Amino acid sequence: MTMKVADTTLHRAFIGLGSNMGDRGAYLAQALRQLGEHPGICVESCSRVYETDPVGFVEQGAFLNMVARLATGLSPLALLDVLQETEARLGRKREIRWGPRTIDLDLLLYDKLQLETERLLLPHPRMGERAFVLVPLADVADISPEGPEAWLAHALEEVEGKEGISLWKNSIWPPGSGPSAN
Ligand code: X6L
Ligand code: MG
Ligand code: MG
Repeated sequence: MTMKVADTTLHRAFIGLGSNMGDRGAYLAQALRQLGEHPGICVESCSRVYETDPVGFVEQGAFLNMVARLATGLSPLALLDVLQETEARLGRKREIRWGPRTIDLDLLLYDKLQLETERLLLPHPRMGERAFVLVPLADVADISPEGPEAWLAHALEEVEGKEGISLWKNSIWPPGSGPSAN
């Protein structure tokens, strides 16, 4: 006889968060709270928060960007669904391509998975060029210069010291945590 049992394997995922509309820090914190309330997601750690010049479409306000490390039992596509639902609940409108947004939640890495589907590419195909992703990622991922993460270590070296990114806050989540909260 066979029995169905729940697959409780935990996966490690990294997501990039960005906001450049309204109370940007509050949108980041609300997104982290909502993700953490999902039964299949644990927010393990958060990077510092950086203020970053817009890239792509430059005639818009500065972003706040950060990266969070998650433990999750969800599959990559189920996690993507949750990220998109969270964006929608926080008022994300998909209007101007690369335009201003209350919140942007991008799945960057999921274990060491490489995935190419219509909906989802992993690792995130453009993360290696973006200081606003790589700099906060380095806060929460240990990026070894050897082994499979070598490409990330090289990418990080390329963007280190680049302009257009500055520390905004040491910690926004959980509230009251971190050296910035006195
Ligand atoms: C040439 C053409 C060079 C396009 C760059 C880069 C396009 C990034 C889109 C690009 C190009 C993007 C954020 C942002 C956006 C963000 C900051 C994107 C999508 N999202 N700028 N621009 N932070 N600082 O989260 O990432 S739009
Ligand atoms: Mg993005
Ligand atoms: Mg996005």
